[in-house]
Amino acid sequence: MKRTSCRRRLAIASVLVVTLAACGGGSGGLEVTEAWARTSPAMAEAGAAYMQITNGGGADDALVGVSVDPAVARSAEIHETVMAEADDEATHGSDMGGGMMEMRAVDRLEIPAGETVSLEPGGYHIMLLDLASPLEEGSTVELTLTFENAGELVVTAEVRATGP
Ligand SMILES: [Cu+2]
Repeated sequence: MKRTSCRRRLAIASVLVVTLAACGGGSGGLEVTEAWARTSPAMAEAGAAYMQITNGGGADDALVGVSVDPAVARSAEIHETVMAEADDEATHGSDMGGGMMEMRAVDRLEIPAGETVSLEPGGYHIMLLDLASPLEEGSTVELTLTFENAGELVVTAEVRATGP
């Protein structure tokens, strides 16, 4: 057997898996699309992932937890980006141009019935803490999302420099 054809078949198979995961398996009417994680600078200790979560079901749901393979990062948290409050110590922040933006962990993110909630730069995101190694473009990160009603949903985020 020729090695090249074998390898190509493998590559096609993995692309299919990623596509299926990125399009989101339905889980209680929930669908996750456009999952991606931003490439991280070489020395960065944290990374961020973004996605669209659509609740096509008839009942409200909520994202209540997220986990990541320890080979990728020590832990993952649901974060929101907010304008800094001077007396708030439970946050970590970075100066993004003009105002001081800070991020803080949230316990739950409501996903109302019939609505799409965006996790995007400057808003809600999945924070990957203590990265094992830099997130490199072209690789993927598997995240397990836990919803209050729908249960667990595994999504594969594509690592890219900018959003889809
Ligand atoms: Cu964050």
